[in-house]
Amino acid sequence: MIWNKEMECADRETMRALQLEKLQKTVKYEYENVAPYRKKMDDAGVKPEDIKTLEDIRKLPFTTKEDLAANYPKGLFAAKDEDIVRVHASSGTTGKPKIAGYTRGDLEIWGECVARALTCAGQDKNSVIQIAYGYGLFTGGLGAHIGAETIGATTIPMSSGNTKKQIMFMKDMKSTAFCCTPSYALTVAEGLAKEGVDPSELSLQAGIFGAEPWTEGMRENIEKGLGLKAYDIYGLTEIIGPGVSISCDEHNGMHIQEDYFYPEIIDPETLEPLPDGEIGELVFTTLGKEGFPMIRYRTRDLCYLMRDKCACGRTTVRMGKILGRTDDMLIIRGVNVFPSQIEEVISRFEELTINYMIYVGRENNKDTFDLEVELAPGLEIDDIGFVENLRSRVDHALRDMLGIGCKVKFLNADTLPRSEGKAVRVKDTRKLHDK
Ligand code: DLL
Repeated sequence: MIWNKEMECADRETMRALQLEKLQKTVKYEYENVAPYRKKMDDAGVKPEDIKTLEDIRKLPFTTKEDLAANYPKGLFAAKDEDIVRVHASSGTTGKPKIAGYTRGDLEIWGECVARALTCAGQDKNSVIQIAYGYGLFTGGLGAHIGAETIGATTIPMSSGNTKKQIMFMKDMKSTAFCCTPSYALTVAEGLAKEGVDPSELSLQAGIFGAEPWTEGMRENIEKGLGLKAYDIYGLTEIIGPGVSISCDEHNGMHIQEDYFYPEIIDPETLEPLPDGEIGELVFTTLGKEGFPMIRYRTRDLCYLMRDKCACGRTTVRMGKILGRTDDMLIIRGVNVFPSQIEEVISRFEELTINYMIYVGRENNKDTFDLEVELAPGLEIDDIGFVENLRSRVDHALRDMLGIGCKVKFLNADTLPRSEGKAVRVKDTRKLHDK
């Protein structure tokens, strides 16, 4: 089933004509309403009238995370305050969050995109959709929610965690779809096994999983453990949230809702566009968003684009699975973590030095997250009472900052290696790439 055949199955010419029309409008709107971007365009010597073909997009300056930080909190909003009806946020590079604002029109676009995604995963108004993405500033919960309501399904806003309750609702409400991060999906699968529930006793048909990278191997595990078909959903707060793209039954890339999000792949070093099939940094231009439109936003996500025919019938361009990120943001159990945030917490404790190492790994398909940090000179790890008290305060502060827990190991001063150039603070040994 296809939610919007006209757009999802449009021929190339029709799609490109629509994209050009929307691009021209977006550039004009942005130029008129967003002073920092107008300045960028002026500096680059480009005016809205210069966009005559889709390829002319290359004349436009990029928007980066640094632009968001410099214009925090709302400097890149294009709509009037009175027209913003919602904000979401995700963690930013400087410790300040990236704030996204939505008008009513933007929420409609979001609903439409997630409706297409859920339909792609076989759901309709007869479905019961259990949402275990977090509700709040994170776009996962409310993003899946608006799509589930748009298709008219029965929506269960569980939010994340409380596995026993998730399983109870799944059973009792006969949920047909489950939405959460792939790593949490595995936890729930384990929970089912522990309770001795056979997935065939459930009514689950589809899982709509995303917000963090995962492999095909993991998909197979989840599909078996929960007895459903798993789909990969991609998105980011700056662009709209989940629903920018979704995989179909072919599991060969995610169809991008390209009438709303125009993708490009660039070489992150030279910033030159790369041809289809080549891995580079994904860049999006929003087509039609009003609150927080983005022109050539550098996502830092690495993938490639595919335009060959897809057997599902959709004609939209597909993006391959996300292969990694160009920046240092770690995604641990679906949560964005910056080493700088950890450093910030450590620096608040005079009992600690600023020498630390972050270890991220993968055990039984779940992320592990460990931190080694040195005690200040003169303090000893053998002083058990002191160390336990410190541990609980550090644990608490880290959880407050990051939203997730991390296993902390204290070392005596001067035990971690010192760097002579750029410090290497992170060891990420997760093997997330299938190829
Ligand atoms: O994670 C939005 C989302 C929520 C997507 C629920 C899917 C499901 P942010 O918190 O802003 O937004 O994080 C965005 O997460 O740039 C990617 O690096 C990563 N990411 C999101 N979806 C996927 C995916 C949400 N399917 C960042 N595969 C993005 C791999 C993903 N990485």
